[in-house]
Amino acid sequence: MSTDTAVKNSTPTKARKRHAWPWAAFAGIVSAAVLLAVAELLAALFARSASPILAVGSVIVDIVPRPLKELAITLFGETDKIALLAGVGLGAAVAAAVAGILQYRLRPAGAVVLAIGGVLATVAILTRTGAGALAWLPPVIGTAAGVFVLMFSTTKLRRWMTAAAADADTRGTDRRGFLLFTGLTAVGAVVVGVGARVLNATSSSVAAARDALRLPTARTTVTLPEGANWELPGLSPIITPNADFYRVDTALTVPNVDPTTWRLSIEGMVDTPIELSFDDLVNMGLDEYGVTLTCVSNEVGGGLVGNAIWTGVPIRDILRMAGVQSGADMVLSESVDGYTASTPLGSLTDDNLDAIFAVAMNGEPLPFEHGFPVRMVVPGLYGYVSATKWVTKLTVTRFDEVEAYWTPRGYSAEAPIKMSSRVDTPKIGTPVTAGAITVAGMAWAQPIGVATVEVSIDNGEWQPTTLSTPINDQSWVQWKYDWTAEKGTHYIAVRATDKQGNVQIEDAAPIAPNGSSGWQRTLVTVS
Ligand SMILES: Nc1nc2c(c(=O)[nH]1)N[C@H]1C(S)=C(S)[C@@H](COP(=O)(O)O)O[C@H]1N2
Ligand SMILES: [Mo]
Repeated sequence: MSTDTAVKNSTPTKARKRHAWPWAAFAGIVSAAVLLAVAELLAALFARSASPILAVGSVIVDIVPRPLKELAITLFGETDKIALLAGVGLGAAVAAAVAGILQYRLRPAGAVVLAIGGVLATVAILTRTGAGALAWLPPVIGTAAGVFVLMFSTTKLRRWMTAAAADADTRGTDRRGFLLFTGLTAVGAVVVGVGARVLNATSSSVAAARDALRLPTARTTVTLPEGANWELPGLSPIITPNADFYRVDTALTVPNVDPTTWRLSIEGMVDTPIELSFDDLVNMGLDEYGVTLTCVSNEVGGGLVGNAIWTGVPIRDILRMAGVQSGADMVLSESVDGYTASTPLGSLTDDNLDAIFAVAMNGEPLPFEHGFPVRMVVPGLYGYVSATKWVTKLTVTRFDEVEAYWTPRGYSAEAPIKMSSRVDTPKIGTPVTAGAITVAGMAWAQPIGVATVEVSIDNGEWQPTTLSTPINDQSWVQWKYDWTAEKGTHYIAVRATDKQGNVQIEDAAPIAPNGSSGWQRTLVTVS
């Protein structure tokens, strides 16, 4: 083997220097893998939320500054969370390699570094919402196991390396001793760690609970009026299928909430705090509501918007049961994962605005990633200030008392959805053949409703378009325009006007602090 030759042909000190550090780094990585694997195994058995990598990832999600978060979303899009976890894993591996080398060269510095990592992971786990009483156990035992493996393996490595300097016979035994121990431990850690994580993530009884769920039939339903939905190639359907509905949240893993143990509590500035079970809620009577949900992060022309028929119970009915006290102006909603949103009290109590606790989306129980078993849907407000998924608690309070999740992170405490319109077809960059073509897209102006949508070709006069029959003022509409496209490059601009005569804002604004604005201009090449 080339290693042996290298050792034979060089001076002992040289050989030791040349060969020790990669093995020490490897021992460090194996020790960290043991830490994680033991923690994952104990987490799967005793405390599901106590996964070090996920907890550290969640802390990072919460603390990274907004520009960095936006950059991550631009770079990785929907895979930003996977990229984050990969980044955390890579960072941990590098730190572990350093710990290995330190432990070999500067005992016990490496063990101290590994233990500090373990303490940080423990703190991350314990500070997450929903950490159980046993949540400390997996990271603490995991750290102890990791530190043991680090000390044991570097001692073996030291023996091998000193033997290499002296005598070729013990060298073989000591080398085998180190390689066998770290190799087997590495394989064991990967098998146990991955197995436990998969078990933890998939062995959920909640999936079965969702399958078995039979909701009471809705008393009123939303039926699409004639002409509400045109099926045109490239144009979004008026009802967004659940599978295509955009998803935005800070959750690294989708919360598993069992509807049979779920409770909703109404607290704060109320006469009678109340607590409802899932059955209490749905037995109040279910109705269907068509509402378009919009994310504040939606750029003009973007896809972070979707429309669904939600089944649920008006939030005002429940607030009325609790009795809202005077002086309150905000409701802080809270999710099982600690996420919070601040919604103006008036948006939840208004008789003419159906803010609801939704339990179903397009005729089926809420999908897990859209908030199963209960989420909020409030017409006319961006999701981050209203649409709390996996909701469990409302606190009636004041804007000058508490801040919600996004408020200290650069977004407004209050955020009505800005009226917007977009071109779905022709798509930018798709070649268009000269002649008669249909330009079409979507427009929304919740909760006032879209009155007209106009297009302007190459900065020409604004031309009226045809609208699909609106479902209601809370839902978006389709628009279309018959255009005779001539060869060349053209700009198509679009703007909406609501039923109160307000014209969509022309000035461009970025998504922060309270939503993008501007007229979309699409460049098309006609040949
Ligand atoms: N628990 C929780 N609810 C949440 C969020 C979140 O991060 N956590 N994000 C909000 C945001 S920013 C939006 S735009 C909507 C998106 O809902 P969707 O993922 O069902 O489309 O959920 C809202 N509810
Ligand atoms: Mo959002």
